[in-house]
Amino acid sequence: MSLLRILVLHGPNLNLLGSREPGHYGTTSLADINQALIELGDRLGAEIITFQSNHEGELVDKIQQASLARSELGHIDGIIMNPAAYTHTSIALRDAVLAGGKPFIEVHLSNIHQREQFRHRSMLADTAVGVIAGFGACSYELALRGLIHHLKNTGG
Ligand code: CA2
Repeated sequence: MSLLRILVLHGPNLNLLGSREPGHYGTTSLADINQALIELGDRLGAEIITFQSNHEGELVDKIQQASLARSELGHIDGIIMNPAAYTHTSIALRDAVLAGGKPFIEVHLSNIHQREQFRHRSMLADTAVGVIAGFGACSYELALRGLIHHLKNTGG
């Protein structure tokens, strides 16, 4: 099988990881999370493309590009996304993943079900192949393993 290409999207405020709120989000920086994913991807046969934005529309643009045969992203097999606060509000992101049709995994650092009631609802979870929450930075690595397993077992 040729190298898989996986887009990893990080939503608003995740650029602050490692610098504040370590109780909820740990001490690992976003750059460290991305680097660990790139290295794991190398070992598992996947190229990892990462992108963080504080803007909902920019995340929608990336999801749309991922589904186009010709875009600056090139071919993408699947998406891992931590939509951050947009998880709980964004019909725009939901519509984008549904329209794009690429398999995606929703990821959270914290266990959103142990937190405030408003974090229990996800606008995206029922459209995902799976959801991983509560393992800190390791949530992303579990998501990558899960998505690669899914892509290899379904042919994408
Ligand atoms: O647990 C997660 O991964 C969340 O997606 C993180 C979001 C939160 O709104 C979701 O309910 C659960 C918040 C991301 C904010 O990240 C920060 C990182 C460091 C310092 C401050 C915020």
